[in-house]
Amino acid sequence: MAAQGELATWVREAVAAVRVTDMHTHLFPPSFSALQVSGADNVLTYHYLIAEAMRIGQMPPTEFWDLSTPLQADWIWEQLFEKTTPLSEAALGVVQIAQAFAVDLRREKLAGLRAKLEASATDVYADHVLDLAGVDSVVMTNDPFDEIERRYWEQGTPRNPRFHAALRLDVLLNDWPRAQAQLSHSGYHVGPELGEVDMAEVRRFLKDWVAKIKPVYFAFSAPDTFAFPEDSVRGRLLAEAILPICREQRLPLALMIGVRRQVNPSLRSAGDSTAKASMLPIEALARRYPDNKFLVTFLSREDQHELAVTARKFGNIMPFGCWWFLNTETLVSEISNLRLELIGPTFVIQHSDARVLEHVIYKWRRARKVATDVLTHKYQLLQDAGWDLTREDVERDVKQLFSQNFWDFVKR
Ligand code: REL
Ligand code: ZN
Repeated sequence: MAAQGELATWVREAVAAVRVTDMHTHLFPPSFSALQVSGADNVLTYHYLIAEAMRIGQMPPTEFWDLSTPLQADWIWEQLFEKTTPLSEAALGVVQIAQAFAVDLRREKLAGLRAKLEASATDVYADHVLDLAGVDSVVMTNDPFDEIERRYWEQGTPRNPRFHAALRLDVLLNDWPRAQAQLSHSGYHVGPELGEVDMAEVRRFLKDWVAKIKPVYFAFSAPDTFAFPEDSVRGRLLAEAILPICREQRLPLALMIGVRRQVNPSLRSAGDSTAKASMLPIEALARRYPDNKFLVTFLSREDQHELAVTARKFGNIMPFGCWWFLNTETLVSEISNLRLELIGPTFVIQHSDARVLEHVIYKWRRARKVATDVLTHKYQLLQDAGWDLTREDVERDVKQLFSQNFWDFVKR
């Protein structure tokens, strides 16, 4: 039993020390040099900040996109750090990245950050940043339909072992005409009709990519209108190609549901939004395919309670992270409390979704702070009820939430 005040210390220290597996990012290792993104200008031109700066500055989006990246960064700096106080989650994140590199952003400004962050990361720098964030390894988002990325895999580019692969299937499931054209081009005999033979070719393609990149899971994002089962290209590809290969290879499928792409196309990557989606397709998938494993996250706050309830019904569902617009102090706290209350410590507490290497610093700092508060409160209730909690219990739970639950699920 922890003495007065000791409990909070156990939790704070366990959460501070835990080595994180960041199970969904958009990062690449330095060896994938054309895709690797780091440095101050990229930190400043994160699409989260673009959307926020556009609310303040009077620049038409077309003019903004015509600027070079450093000029875009200057402009965003002016809007969010000169004209206003950086109170938003993403803007505060920039200040926290600066702090981790001992840059006094108020005094040294963007120039100070530019001097300390590396725009072309080496492995030493990538390791340094991951260590600053306490991140043991990250999972990438690997798109087999991306020309540039494909070349790296086809050349067998070596990579920093802290970067795991995940096969991202958005093009296959959300843009069949493009996928079909590219598959045909790469020597897979698929026609637009998707008959038995075509489906076998899609399965061959998936297996080839499993062999090539050794993903820890397959993933795709879907709109709020996602339905399953469904007599559509997406429904058939899922049932007849993706789920069978996931079963055969014992790989989870990560479903990221509820994104409404390009509600404001003039903002490009900053123009996506969210909407409440139905839980019925997840229920149907988990029930019909007990031998498949599903990592699941929803983008709307409104879906979170149903997801936790659904995870109580199906052990082959692993809820993960607080995605994108949910990754705020308020909502991570609310959602983590809700999940602990409904399914105990049997979920993946967070992923960073980092697009820029240095993002892991502030995203995990935030996740740790919220987890510390949430867990301390829950443990206190337990102890007040007479449960003889030990420091080892706390360390085990924290490790499960930040890393072990993910790996146990992948390896199950
Ligand atoms: O993986 C996704 O689909 C999303 O996380 C991204 O599309 C999104 O732009 C990302 O930056 C959000 O955090
Ligand atoms: Zn993402």
